[in-house]
Amino acid sequence: MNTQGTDNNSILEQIQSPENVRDLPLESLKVLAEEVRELIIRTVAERGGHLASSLGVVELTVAMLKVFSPPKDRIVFDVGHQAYAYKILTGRKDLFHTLRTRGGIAGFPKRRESECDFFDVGHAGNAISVAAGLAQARCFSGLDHKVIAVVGDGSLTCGVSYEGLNQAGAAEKDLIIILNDNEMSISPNVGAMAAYLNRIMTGQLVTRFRAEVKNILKNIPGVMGRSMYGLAKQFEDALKGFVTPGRLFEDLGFNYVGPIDGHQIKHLVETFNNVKRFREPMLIHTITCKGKGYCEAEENPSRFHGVGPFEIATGEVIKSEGPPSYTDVFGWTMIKMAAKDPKIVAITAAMEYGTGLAEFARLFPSRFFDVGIAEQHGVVFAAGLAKEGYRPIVAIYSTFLQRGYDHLLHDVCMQEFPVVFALDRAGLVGEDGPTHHGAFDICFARHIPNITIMAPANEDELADMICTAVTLNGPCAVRYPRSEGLGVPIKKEPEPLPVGKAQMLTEGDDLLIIAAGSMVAPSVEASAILASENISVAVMNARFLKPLDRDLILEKAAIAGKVLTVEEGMLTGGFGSSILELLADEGLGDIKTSRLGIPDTFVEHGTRSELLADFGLNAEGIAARARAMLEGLTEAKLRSLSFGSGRPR
Ligand SMILES: Cc1ncc(C[n+]2csc(CCOP(=O)(O)OP(=O)(O)O)c2C)c(N)n1
Repeated sequence: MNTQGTDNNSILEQIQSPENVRDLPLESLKVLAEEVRELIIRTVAERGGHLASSLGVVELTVAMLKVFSPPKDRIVFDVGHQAYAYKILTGRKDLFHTLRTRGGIAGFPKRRESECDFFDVGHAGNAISVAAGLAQARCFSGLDHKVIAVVGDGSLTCGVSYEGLNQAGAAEKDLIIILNDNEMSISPNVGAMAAYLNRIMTGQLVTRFRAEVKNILKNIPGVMGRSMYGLAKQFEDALKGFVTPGRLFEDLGFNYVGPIDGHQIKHLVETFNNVKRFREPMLIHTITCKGKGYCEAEENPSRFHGVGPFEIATGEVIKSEGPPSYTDVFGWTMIKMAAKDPKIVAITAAMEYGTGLAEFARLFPSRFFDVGIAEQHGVVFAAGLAKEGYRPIVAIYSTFLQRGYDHLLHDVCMQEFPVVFALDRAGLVGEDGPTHHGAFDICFARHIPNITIMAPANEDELADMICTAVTLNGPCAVRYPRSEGLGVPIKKEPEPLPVGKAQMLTEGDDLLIIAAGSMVAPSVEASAILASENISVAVMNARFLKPLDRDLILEKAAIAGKVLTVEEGMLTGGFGSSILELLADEGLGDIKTSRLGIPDTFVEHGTRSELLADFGLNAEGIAARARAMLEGLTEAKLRSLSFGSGRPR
């Protein structure tokens, strides 16, 4: 055994680069796959991560690396959550134990990490378009390499995947799409394309069955002068028309190959070698089992899609007995409200569990819509429902609403439809890193006319805000963090809040802190620290990020003469900016104002508390910024104090 816990005599131990995989004899690849699988399970059990998806593509990855040669050949993963085996086999085995930890291996492909990673990814659906661009660039450069996109069936619910297929098929470029079909998105895959893929598989089974029964039938005596085989043949002809595998892809300009078993390395290697010879758009349809090789994940792939640390022997997730998460409270509130108002409907873009809607879906199946990984469609679908008098609540991660920006503006806000956006994971999400931080929603929503934006200070206030949101006559977003609640009591029934009104939590005349959502509690804590130093701080819970409580803000800012804004979001165009605008517009621009939030950088992965601390977004950081303001430091000096360790590394 070595320090990584792998056996020194193992095949994996000899693998330092993709060339080493290529050089292995075919017979060794199965053992290699098992060793990779074991390392993934062991590491994710300790660190958390995307287990089931990664386990499903171990053989596929080994076979790809046997046939294709990154970095010369370009392999692009869609989403990238399934790339653990690829990371392990492309030179990152010895660092894999640092997966998703600060400064360690990222949970998604990362160009900075390896020349074998061609594209930083995390959001679904772009791999085909990326591959089309890489293939076009290869034409320009006259180089000779293969471009391969690895795409899950879930990602075929994304509109952008079809935009990519549409161009790539017609452009007739040398491009390979490997469709990794496990019939699952995070939950079972949905929609007409999922049904189509399923029919292809069923058709394949029918073909196999047909071959087996043919011999038997030939030996059975006939009926009324016709042989049993003849009768069956007639049936078979009818079946042929039932499904022509991959016809849809063929019509789009791709040569369809499959479906093939995505766990049979020998078969995969043969197929990849054959396909490699073509210089046309090729689509290889592989069938895999999500969670393959770890029975708990095979049995419950949704739970092991993205999972925290767990016990390998039992599959039990190691969980602290803390307060309910914001997500849980959102889910409970939805159920309470839906029970009273039959017009309430819930929409998710493939995140039934992540957004806390699983129980709602069970209780109100006809009012729950999983639209697939189709955020844009989900937003417009909600607009259509709202037009006809329904109260759609789109439960969506902040980062994924980025996809729906134009629809939010054009289809919802411009027409003032009362669609509620429950923006989960708003702020820093931690280990999933820059593609997943919900840092931008305040900035990209607050400039859109007609929208109301709220951010709860605790989980009970979240329930009240969702309740308030459905009373409004226009669009509304409620943003809340990826976090447990504060443990405050939750009222039996949520109550609507006065619209556009903030709340004073402490009074003081040295400094006014205006805090948004998740930053309210640490601001109150900071005010207590400062009070012990005889600094008197007023803390305002903004509650409404739009419209602002102008009167209260102007009154309290004038009293304190110094304002500190605190938000878990980008500073550029964010909540603090809106306070600066207000003060300037009202002739109070000379009030000293400082802003804490996320600076102009993409934030890497780490735990949420590590990242928040980087930017001074905890009680100590807020108190330090307040102290420094009162000492009269310049804004530039103040910023350098708070962003010391959080600067891009
Ligand atoms: C735009 C976007 N929406 C939602 C997600 C969250 N998400 C991550 S993986 C995933 C399911 C992907 O399914 P599939 O492509 O079939 O891969 P599998 O995990 O089944 O291997 C979803 C919905 C995302 N990454 N990007």
